[in-house]
Amino acid sequence: NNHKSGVLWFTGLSGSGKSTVSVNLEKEIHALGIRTYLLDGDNVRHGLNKNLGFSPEDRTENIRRIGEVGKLMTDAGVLTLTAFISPYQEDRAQVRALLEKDEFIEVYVKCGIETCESRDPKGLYKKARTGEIKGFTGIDAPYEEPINPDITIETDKQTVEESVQVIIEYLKKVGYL
Ligand code: GGZ
Repeated sequence: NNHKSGVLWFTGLSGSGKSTVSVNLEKEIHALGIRTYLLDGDNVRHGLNKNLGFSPEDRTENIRRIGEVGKLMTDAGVLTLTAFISPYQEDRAQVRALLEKDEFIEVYVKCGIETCESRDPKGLYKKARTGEIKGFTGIDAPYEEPINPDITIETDKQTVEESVQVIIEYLKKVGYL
């Protein structure tokens, strides 16, 4: 196979499905014998980035460090998946600039905020609405949509498996798989 290393960068609102899709995609790619690693809030915000919160500055630093880790992983030959809101266009552009042209694949996990809010698996939207959480993305903090994402999946219109297949097909087309 012509496996290349690089970063598959998921971006989207809280509750849009970044984690669900990336976990399921990683399983499929891994089953093809390709070395992958998934960076997400669980393994990054509790460790490397545990000194960061959700202010604009901290989010930017969060994304910068994740981008740098993605670059190291790419150097190590790994196909890395990242699942962070990454709300700022400029921060994502900075990560793209760290990598070679074909090593950064931006996946926009598009989903209406009404749907994200109705899913509310952790009850965070509810807390944001009541003001218990301030600066929540999509409520009182911005989410800047990708201008030219490599892939867009629409999780309020497609099933998880359909979204996974769209990404698999893209990776085949560009010679990753
Ligand atoms: C957005 C927040 C916030 C605020 C806590 N705004 O649904 P979740 O819980 O599991 O995903 C969200 C996660 C976002 O962390 P990221 O590292 O992806 O954000 S960023 O890329 O903007 O740095 C949510 C939870 O953390 N969370 N407070 N204020 N999401």
